[in-house]
Amino acid sequence: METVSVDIAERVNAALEQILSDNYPPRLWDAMRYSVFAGGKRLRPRLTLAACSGLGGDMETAMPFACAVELIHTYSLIHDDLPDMDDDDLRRGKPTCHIIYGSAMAILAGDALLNLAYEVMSDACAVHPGNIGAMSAIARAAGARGMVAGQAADMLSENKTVDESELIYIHANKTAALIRSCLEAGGVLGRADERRRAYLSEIGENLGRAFQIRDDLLDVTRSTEEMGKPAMSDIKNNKSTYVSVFGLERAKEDCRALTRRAVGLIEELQLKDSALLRLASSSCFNPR
Ligand code: GRG
Repeated sequence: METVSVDIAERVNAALEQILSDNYPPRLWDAMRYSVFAGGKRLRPRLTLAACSGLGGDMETAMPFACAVELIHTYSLIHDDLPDMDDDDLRRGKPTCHIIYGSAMAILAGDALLNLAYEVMSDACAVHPGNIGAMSAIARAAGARGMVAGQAADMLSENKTVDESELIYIHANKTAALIRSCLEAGGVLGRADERRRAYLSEIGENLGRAFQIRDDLLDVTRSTEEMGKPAMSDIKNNKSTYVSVFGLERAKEDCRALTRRAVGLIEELQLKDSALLRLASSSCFNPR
């Protein structure tokens, strides 16, 4: 990670520390903190802040929304790893939340993180009511019209052959919706006009889909040690992935094409700094 991003990730971590400073009942807060501070890349907060700063917006005002997206992302990972979902015992190189705290406490930690996200965002909107659109973009993306819908479709597709449009639906909702909402929220926070907001939404869609294709690629090309989570997890769960449906080469090509499109749109936006462009050009969205 480059210096600027490390600095941003540290600022996000410091803000998350404040948000997660309560401790009763200790086991619940320990479980929440365990997963939030397990070493994630903070990609979604960085996207939110980069979109906002590129538009000349204020990073401090954007920080609660950036943190809220990370809380939602972490809840989704905790629940996704549960025995009744993907049943994974390793995440971010560490035992998953339910392995350490048990399934019941892991479910509650996820529930608590999700609700805390809305508490943080609504408190921020009470101070700056003009930012309600950022909360609304994130809420829509996280729920039954976005990530939860995508996760449900993904679970229902296990042991089935999935066609191209269904696979794209799953990717667009399970993964890309939340990533797109980071760019949309950044657009609201940075007071983008309608044209720029539409651009940011499309950039988010392209980056989100590229991110999931790269995740599918990593699942079959990297080891458990390299990824910090079990390799071949999709095969274990009999899931259709971009690689199983289209093959390795097409997956790489499509991932690169989606990222290229996003980079082109970012360049057209002529932002005030290069943070978003650097993120889009990073290994998160580009296969080797
Ligand atoms: C449980 C409602 C619900 C949704 C789960 C996000 C998700 C939906 C499932 C996670 C499983 C998965 C493989 C998703 C694909 C991409 C993804 C979200 C990878 C993890 O994100 P990173 O790489 O993780 O940003 P870190 O650890 O860096 O935060």
